[in-house]
Amino acid sequence: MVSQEEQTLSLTYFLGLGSNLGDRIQNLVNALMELGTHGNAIAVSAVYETEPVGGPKQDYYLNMACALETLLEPIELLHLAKTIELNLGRQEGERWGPRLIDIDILAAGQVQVDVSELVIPHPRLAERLFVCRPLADLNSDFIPPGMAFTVEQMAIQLKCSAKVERRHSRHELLGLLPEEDWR
Ligand code: PH2
Ligand code: MG
Ligand code: MG
Repeated sequence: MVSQEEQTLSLTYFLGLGSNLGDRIQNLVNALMELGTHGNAIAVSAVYETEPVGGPKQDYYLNMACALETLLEPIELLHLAKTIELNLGRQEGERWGPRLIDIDILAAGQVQVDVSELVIPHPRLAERLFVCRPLADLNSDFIPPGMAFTVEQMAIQLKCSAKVERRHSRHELLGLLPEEDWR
């Protein structure tokens, strides 16, 4: 039982997950299982196969988003995300290069963060369909603080950018997760 005071400090984060190395869907599932142990696993998007944006020539990604309610502060969650990435086997690589698993903080409700280590909302959120499309599955009406459009509107505006195709429904993804997790 958490105290009333602690509960008021919890934040619901939107996280973006991506993988383009190894067993991509299993990498996403493993990251979700680990994240779920650090808070209240609220919701997952569908899983999309997406054309790589930036970086060297590389394979297509699977991308998705999830909503996690947690008492962790933004920097603590950033460090947790990095730890999970390393534990799942991610190795150092070039910026925007191929990766086994990437866990990015996309938004945290109306909270804004701008420190050297971390910017929330994610500064490139509005340019990336592989981020906006899954985010719109979680809450299509969400307007990230400082932005002018809902994530659904941004996804529509980006529909002619790098390819994004639904590969696994939310239901299929939930079928790969332990009972009760992320429902
Ligand atoms: N992540 C990147 C660079 N490019 N492209 C796609 N399609 N999906 C990603 O998750 C992605 C990317 C850096 O984090
Ligand atoms: Mg990323
Ligand atoms: Mg990252």
